[in-house]
Amino acid sequence: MSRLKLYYAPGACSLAGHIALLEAGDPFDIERVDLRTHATEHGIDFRTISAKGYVPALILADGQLLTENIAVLDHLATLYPQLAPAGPLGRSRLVEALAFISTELHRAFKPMWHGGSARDVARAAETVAGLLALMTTDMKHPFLFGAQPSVADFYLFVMLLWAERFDVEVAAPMAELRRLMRERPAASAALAAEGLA
Ligand SMILES: N[C@@H](CCC(=O)N[C@@H](CS)C(=O)NCC(=O)O)C(=O)O
Repeated sequence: MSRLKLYYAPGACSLAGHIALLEAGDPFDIERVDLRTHATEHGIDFRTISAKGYVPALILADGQLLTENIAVLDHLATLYPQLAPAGPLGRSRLVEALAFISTELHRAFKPMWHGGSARDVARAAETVAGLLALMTTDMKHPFLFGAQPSVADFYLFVMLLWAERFDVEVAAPMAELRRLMRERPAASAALAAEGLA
C-alpha cells in the first residue's frame, strides 16, 4: 500500500481534494499539472496518467486511478468520515451537494474561464450568483451541513474563490463560509502549496 497521490493545477477544482487531504492529516503526495501543456512538474505527459487530461486525478493506495471531482471527493469522505455529514441521509446529502456544485455551479463558470463574450460572462455571473443564493436556502450554517465543513464545503470554497476572482457578489452566508474556510489551516496550507497564498 502506498500513499494517495493527487494531480492538481493551482486554484483549479482539484484544490477541494487538496484541502480534504490536508484536513485528513495523513501523509500524501501531490504533483502539479500544467493544463495548457499537459506536462506535470516532473516532466511527464499527464495524459499518460489520465487520458482525460484534466484534474483532479487521484492515485489510490493500490495504484488505481480515480477521476471526476464528485468521485474523488466522495472517496476521500469514505476514507475520512469526519469530512462527511453524519446521519442516515448524510451520504446522500453529501452526494446531492457535490453533484449540484459540479454539474450546475462549476459548469456555470465556463464562459469566464474560456474567454466568453462580455455578454456571456455577464450572464454567467448572474447564473453563478443565483446558484449560490439557491444553496443558502438549505444550508445549515456556517457550513453546508452545520458546524463542521465537509468535502462539499471544500469544493464550494473553490467556487467562492472563483466568484471573488470574477467579481461575482455573493450573499452574506456564502461570504462567511469563504471567510471561515480561508481561516482553516488546511485551506491556507493548500493555497500556499499551490502558490496562491
Ligand atoms: N468532469 C471533471 C471536470 C474537471 C475540470 O473541469 N477540471 C478543470 C480544472 S477545474 C481542468 O482540468 N481543465 C483542463 C482541461 O479540461 O483540459 C470533474 O468533474 O472532475
